[in-house]
Amino acid sequence: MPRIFSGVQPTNNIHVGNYLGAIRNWLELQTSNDCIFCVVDLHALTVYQKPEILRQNILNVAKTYLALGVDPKKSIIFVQSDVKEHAELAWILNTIAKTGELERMTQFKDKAKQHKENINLGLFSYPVLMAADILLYDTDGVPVGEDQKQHVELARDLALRFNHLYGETFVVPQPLINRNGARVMGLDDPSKKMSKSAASSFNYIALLDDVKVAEKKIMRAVTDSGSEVKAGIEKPALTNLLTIYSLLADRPIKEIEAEYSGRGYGDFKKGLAKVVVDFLVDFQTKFNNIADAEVKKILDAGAAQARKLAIGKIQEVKEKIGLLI
Ligand code: ATP
Ligand code: LTN
Repeated sequence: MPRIFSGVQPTNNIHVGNYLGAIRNWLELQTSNDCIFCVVDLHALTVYQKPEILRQNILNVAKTYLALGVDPKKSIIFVQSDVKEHAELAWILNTIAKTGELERMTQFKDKAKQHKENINLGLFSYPVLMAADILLYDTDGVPVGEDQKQHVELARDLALRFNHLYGETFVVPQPLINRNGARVMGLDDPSKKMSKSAASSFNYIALLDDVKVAEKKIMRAVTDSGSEVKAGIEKPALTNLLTIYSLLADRPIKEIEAEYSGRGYGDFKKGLAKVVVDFLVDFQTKFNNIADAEVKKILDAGAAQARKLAIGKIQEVKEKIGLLI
């Protein structure tokens, strides 16, 4: 069975963009692939995290996976720092990654601008650690949002470079990016992606948002000029809202446009708010019914499974490069 690997950073609250761009696609993949889903806590450290909040966020991300339908009977769920081979392989891959290619990464450029006071080496080599996550498990497909495509491409380049230098070792992974929802835009600024670290919380709907707050965020969302509820390049804000509606309600955009034809933005937003609230209530009920102890047990079992695979691969890598004497 093809191997799938993906992860989310335990930073702030997971939002509708993370769900529609990434996690939603994981659910379908679980049935006919060998899936590994990781809470990438080492990546989160590239931006300063308060220890007590990070601890809570790690647990919350794992709980979110479970509440959204990632099934530990089908998929391995674990925390990155529980398997030390990720850091080990990242170091080795650092030695074949070029500083020039890392300087070109748009996420690095954005984050460096956002965190001028802490442009650390980890932030710079972030995509190398991500390549290690992926290559450690002979991954075929990496389901992510559009913003991560460049990073998966780097993982491909590093796999090919390593194989060329030391002989066939790594599977060359493919990014798996959905046509719809791969880039959910900010509610307050539809020219930028919805982001957990946006300056205003009106940018995103967090999965753990209070439903009243979520409703308010939808009603306040930026719209385009005119009043017709229609998707298209001349209506980026409406296209974004219609995409969210369509994916959450599982209805085609055309059908939603027809329903709101001639009714204006206000009515449409009320309809969207209801769809979002229904989704959040269902999610939050599931989330709140999962005990911390249950999550910890699943993560321990997941780490044990992942470790077995990772140890095998790192042995092979060490042999290839001359580290095992
Ligand atoms: P930040 O913006 O603070 O860096 P993030 O919101 O991008 O964080 P990540 O943990 O980096 O969150 O992303 C987890 C997954 O969600 C990745 O696969 C990423 O591509 C996807 N993703 C993130 N934002 C969006 C978005 N706006 N639309 C679609 N997918 C997204
Ligand atoms: N960089 C990713 C998170 C991530 C990831 C991975 C995704 C870290 N390692 C491996 C897929 C595969 C992000 O969403 N910011």
